[in-house]
Amino acid sequence: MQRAFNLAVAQVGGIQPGEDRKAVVARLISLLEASHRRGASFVVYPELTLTTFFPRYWRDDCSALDSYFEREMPNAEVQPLFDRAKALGVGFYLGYAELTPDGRHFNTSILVDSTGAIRGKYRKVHLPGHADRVEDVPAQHLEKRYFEVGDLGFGVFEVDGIRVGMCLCNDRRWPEVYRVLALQGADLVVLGYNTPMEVPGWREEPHAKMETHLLSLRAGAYQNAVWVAAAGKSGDEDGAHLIGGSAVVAPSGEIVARARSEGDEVVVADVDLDLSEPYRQSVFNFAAHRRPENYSLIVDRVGRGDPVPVDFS
Ligand code: CDT
Repeated sequence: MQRAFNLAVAQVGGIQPGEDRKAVVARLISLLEASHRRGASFVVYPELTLTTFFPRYWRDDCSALDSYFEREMPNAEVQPLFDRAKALGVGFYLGYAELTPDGRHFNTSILVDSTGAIRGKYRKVHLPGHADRVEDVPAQHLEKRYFEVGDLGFGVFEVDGIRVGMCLCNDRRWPEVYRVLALQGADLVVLGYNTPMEVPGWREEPHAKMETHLLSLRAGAYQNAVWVAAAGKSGDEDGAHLIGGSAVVAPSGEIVARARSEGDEVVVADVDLDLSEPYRQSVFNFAAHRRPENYSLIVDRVGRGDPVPVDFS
């Protein structure tokens, strides 16, 4: 890819529990083709793109949900997406549920280059929600029950000549994620999400739900001088409502493209990676201005605690 290229975010409307992989992959291919027609050389898909957002369901036996997981990638059902993308010379980011050969469950994403080769993998670190059943709620949010915390850290991968970092949904709200990726020279951070309106224990006004989503993307982009592209699964899913707002954000923190619907929708942005440079050479020149000797609390402490004494005598 050139330093300037067209980047597509493929928002995917709700996927109902009865919708099989074949039907979903056909929708993803249509979004891919629409992106290509609009000149995009890379497409960002959502988190857990291939199925409905199944962490909303309680099952006594977790293995009852194994049919939502992929045992290999690509597999026969997803191969047509890889084939079509390779034929068009388009790379992509895809989120899916991963079941490893030794029986581990992860919320995972991959980066695929324009030749169809997988260039990077990420397993979600910040798993939101709860592990126990919550009574009297319209939907559960059981990511802590169904997934292990990711074990691959936050990697940056070379994809068609561009340094790309990944994260997944709730990760986008944590500033450490972008900083760890930016410290490795990421030019672009890509992520997928499923943000339900109703999450047990987390109430926000509808406008605030969208605002905090966009605020997180914008802050991450600006404070780290990177491009950020986020694709959501959106709209109605089995009676639950997921926010839209798939977007591309420039290193200035400005939203340069944003989905308007809550359905399948391609958003294309004209991305110039060199727009990061003025920020990297001035206000966010990390080498010149960061003072990590003052940030040790960030890794030494997890939860909020008491103030650390300061000797100012
Ligand atoms: N999928 C995901 O991580 N969703 C969360 C919502 C739940 S947070 C309790 C998000 O941050 O959008």
